[in-house]
Amino acid sequence: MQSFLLFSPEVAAARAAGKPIVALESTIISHGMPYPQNVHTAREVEQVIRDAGAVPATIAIIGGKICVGLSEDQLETLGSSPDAIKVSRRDLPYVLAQARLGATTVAATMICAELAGIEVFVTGGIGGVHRGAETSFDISADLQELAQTSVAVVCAGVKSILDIGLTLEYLETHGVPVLAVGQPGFPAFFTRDSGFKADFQLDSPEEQAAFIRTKWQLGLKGGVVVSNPVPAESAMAPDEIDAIIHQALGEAQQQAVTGKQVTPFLLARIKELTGGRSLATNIALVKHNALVGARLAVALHHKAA
Ligand code: PSU
Ligand code: MN
Repeated sequence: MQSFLLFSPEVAAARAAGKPIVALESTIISHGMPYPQNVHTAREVEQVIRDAGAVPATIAIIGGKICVGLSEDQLETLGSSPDAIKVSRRDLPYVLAQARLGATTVAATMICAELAGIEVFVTGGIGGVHRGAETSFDISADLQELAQTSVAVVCAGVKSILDIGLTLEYLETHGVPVLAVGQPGFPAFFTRDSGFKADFQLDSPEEQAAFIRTKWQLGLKGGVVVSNPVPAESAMAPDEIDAIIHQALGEAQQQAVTGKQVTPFLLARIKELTGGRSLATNIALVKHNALVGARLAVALHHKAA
């Protein structure tokens, strides 16, 4: 079989030396944050992971290859190209075969991480069941991916642009465990409390690693959501963010935004409507997730499969 994987020198060296590696997605860079803060944040997040004793592997589709680990130039190109394609499971063969520039979502990054033998993946927020999904059928492919692909995903929960309750129900149906770090509740990205509980609170990387190893050793394929709340000092006020999300959702409906455009539209509007404050929260929570993910990768590394 042809290998589509292309490892950066740093990631190749980590593989050869058997070091813990943490995957990072790229849609958050191309469609989740504005340039140049996106590129700056991507670099900082990588450094947080290095400082915690693991090796970062940002994943993107470039030149017909799944690039695992990006150079400075590749990161810059991805972050500044308006035509980078948002790549989920469905889009992966198209973007590879056509050698287009692609930024991977949570779903596609999980697929690529598993192909590359990487067990831990850090992001900001995962996709989920959209509000009104009973008529729109809009459920992120991220959830199906979590059901079948064996990668632990560290995130700050899901934004309330989604129906958080239905997202958790969907994950339960598909047997995807939702862990919480440092609190019993499932976080809502910009805020620490969604009003819903996670399945299991596991605070230490060792406990999280033991849980994840046990699941996979049982032959229970699929992902694990490791939800890590935004640090309190960077969280937004629930009333403020709720009002803004409400407005953004109304505009999306008014402008008949559909399909893969929905999530990027909402993210961009939220950023504008908060005057950039949501961006500061977003950056803080991704960095915090990077720390938790790196520690988890180190702990998993000590518990060989
Ligand atoms: N949620 C966020 N930030 C993001 C995304 C989601 O808070 O950047 C991105 C991720 O890449 C996620 C994707 O996998 O959006 C989900 O898109 P959709 O809802 O179209 O499946
Ligand atoms: Mn969708």
